[in-house]
Amino acid sequence: MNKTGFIFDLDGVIVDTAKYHYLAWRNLANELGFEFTHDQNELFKGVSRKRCLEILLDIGGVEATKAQFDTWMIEKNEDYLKYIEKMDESEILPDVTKVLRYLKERELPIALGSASKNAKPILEKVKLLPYFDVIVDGNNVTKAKPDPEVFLIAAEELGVNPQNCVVFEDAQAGIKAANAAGMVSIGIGDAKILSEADYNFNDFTEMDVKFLVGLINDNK
Ligand code: B16
Ligand code: MG
Repeated sequence: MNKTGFIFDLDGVIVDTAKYHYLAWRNLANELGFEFTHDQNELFKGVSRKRCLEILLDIGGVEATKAQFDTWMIEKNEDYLKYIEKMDESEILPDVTKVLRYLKERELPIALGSASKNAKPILEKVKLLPYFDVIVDGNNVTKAKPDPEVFLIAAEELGVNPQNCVVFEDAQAGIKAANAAGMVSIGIGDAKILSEADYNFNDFTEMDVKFLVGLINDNK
């Protein structure tokens, strides 16, 4: 019998690393002489590090040489790594572990599909790495979300057909990517922003067992 594959985004779905990305980008902006607000940080969710720096420099009206661009990418990441260094299990978003445990107990295939190149160390820090059969992150993809590549690779590595996969995502680009991959898309967060998702929840506390059972039975 076919099984349903479950693919989780990282930032905004499993942990809220957006707040640390924000601090590191804000430090860089301030160093370059301009402000970077929380609202502007919304544009960065689910977006690759390189694209984030391009947007940041646009916001500040800063022109960069290739060498400066590369230096600032490294600088931001080193700063970000200092923030995530202190992460532990207390930073896992509500009921994420409960859902992962439920799926794991039923031996359902589980993957991570994230744009972050720091995904694995973060999962290690919050002690969730053992739940994942497959990790596809910013190190494995050539095309960023909304391109479906990250989720298609995850499905292939899980050995599950894309149409039998379910994706949990907090970013608009991620929902578009899941839809483009032909997967069931579940928006975690603001339903107005994630209106293209097949289903919407504010967080995992709203998702009951009946819903999970439905996903498992309808998509295998
Ligand atoms: P890194 P996700 C994304 O994670 C973040 O939402 C986004 O803000 C960040 O720029 C991107 O990862 C790259 O992260 O700099 O660690 O490689 O939501 O796709 O899990
Ligand atoms: Mg995300």
